[in-house]
Amino acid sequence: MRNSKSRCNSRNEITTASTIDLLNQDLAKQVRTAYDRIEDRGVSACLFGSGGTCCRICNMGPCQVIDGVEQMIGICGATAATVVARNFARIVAAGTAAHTDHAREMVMGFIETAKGKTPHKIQDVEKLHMMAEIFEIEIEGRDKNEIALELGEKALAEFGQQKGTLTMLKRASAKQQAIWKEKGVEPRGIDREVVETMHRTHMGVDQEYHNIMKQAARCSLADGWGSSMLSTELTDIMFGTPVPKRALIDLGVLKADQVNVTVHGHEPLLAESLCMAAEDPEILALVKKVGAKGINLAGVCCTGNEILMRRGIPVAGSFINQEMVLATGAVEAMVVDVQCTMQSLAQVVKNKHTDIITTNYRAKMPDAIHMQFEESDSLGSAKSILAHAIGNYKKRGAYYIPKDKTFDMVVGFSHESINYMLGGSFRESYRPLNDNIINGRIKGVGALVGCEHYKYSDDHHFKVAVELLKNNVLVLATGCAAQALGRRGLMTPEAAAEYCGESLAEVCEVVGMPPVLHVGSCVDNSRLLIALTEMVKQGGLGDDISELPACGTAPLWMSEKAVAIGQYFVTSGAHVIFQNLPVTGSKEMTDFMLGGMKEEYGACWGCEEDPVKLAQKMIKAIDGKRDELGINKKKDRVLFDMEMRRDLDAGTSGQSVPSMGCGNK
Ligand code: MSK
Repeated sequence: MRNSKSRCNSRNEITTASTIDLLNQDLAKQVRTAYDRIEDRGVSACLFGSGGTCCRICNMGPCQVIDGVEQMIGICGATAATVVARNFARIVAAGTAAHTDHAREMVMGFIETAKGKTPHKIQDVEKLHMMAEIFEIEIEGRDKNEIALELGEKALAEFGQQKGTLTMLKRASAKQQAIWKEKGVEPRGIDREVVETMHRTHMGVDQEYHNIMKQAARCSLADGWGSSMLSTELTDIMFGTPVPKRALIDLGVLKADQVNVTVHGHEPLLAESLCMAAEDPEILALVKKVGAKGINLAGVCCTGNEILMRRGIPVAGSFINQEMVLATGAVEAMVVDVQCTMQSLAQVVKNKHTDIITTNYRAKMPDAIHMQFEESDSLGSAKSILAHAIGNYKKRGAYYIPKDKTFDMVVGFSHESINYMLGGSFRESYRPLNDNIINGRIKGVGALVGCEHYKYSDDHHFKVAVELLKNNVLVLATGCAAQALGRRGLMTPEAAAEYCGESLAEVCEVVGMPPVLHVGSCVDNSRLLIALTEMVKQGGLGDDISELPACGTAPLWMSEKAVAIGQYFVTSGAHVIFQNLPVTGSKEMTDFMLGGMKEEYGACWGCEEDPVKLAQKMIKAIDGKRDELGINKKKDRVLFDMEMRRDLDAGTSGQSVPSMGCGNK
């Protein structure tokens, strides 16, 4: 495992057509982007930082520790394994904290909505009742807002809970729950696990790497089965559970004759309010007054994913495109909330009419404008922000929107819609998916999640996905990885014939689904936990996630959140492969992460930089599970005959397939 890779991506290695086109324009040539900064820095990564052996948790150091060299342990005596485990656990805690603070905002917004104090409404009553049952809330004869209020308050209590276990753990399979109990990693309260991780990794506290990693496991579960899952479910109840819909992605979604407002970050409360405000008569009158044809809202990163999944609002760009979106000169305002916004944004627009508008007191930026988003007056806040953006329209100077550079996508695959799509109206379930895995038409499931960055060519995700599809592995994607795949045309039903192996292509054709299913934003990785659990509960593929022919990857992880996600998947029994991990400075920790964890949780981490080799490792892991399940037998025929087609057609004869054509493009 190499993790000190020198920077390799430059402007010459960009493969995204819209980015190449834009960077060839005069107006974009002067803009300094991350591609330039990565070249200019010209120094290779610090080996101690890359390997996780730089200890700076006290002021006796910083200590650069070398494994096995007595003179190079920490001044306090800390070994490489201890330092690496502490640093890794702190990454997990930071990622969990980010998801948690986001989730807390969503739960608080949910409570305000239940009280009727926001313009939003409780939309998915079925999911509200499902969640009420999990939280043992009476629903008979009660108004939906009353139930929602009790649910919101009970959910909020899980953050500060000190004893017991998180309620949502009950959604895991019985075997999974038993493993967590036996290992002593059931999270007690969401905030408590983050705080305890920070305490235990403070100087002079937990000094045994295995014990530190046990807490890292518990902390990550507080993220995946706690805050992220609460955020996803309550957001669905409030704004609607995603269903398949058509949408567009790439820089070409910006419109020359409209006020372009991009929303960037993670929290859908603001973006949903902006969507509502964009239809307000007062705002439309302002738009008319400046001579624009309308307001064009477009997403970036995971705020983009949230409104893409629920409203079909187009995506202008993912994490690596955020500077490009602004370099077009066509954006009146980029409205940001929290997480993954680069500090360079305000510099990219320095000589342009564009304003970067920060909206959350937690996340301010030099040279940006701050307009606080007030939840108590969310529509008013959203209208003020839009009015400001509209005011910039007439100031727009030279701009360039890459033309003919948008890609169609079918998005909106919540685990409920996968259930419905595959099972149809007569038998909503994961049974057809399990059956197709058992009979070998689908080899298994690959989750492609997480971020992007500039160290690798920007077709990295595409290469991983194509190798998986060719080998009949169905791909579920979230976050910026999903956007990268949408930008390469893998999210249309037609892509199946071009990229999939024969049997997966046929399943996609019969169901009418794309071979890569967009499952949502970063916090929506919790949807994948539920989807995997549903597959287990459906039967025939083992008793917990660790037995499923499934494997995950975040091949271009950038954020600490991605590490927290990887850790909660591994602790939940799913094998996960990243391009590198900051643990190589300790042999003990490397052995534990890449092997030892499997003995405890049924899964471990893996590492691979090369995208095709990474996909092949995932396929090997999936094949290994198929062997263990005894379903890897050679079949005489695995493709559909007419009878099987009729059977699946009957199952999908509801509105699932036609519904893919709808959406608010
Ligand atoms: S936005 S955490 S770059 S996926 Fe969720 Fe994208 Fe990674 Fe941020």
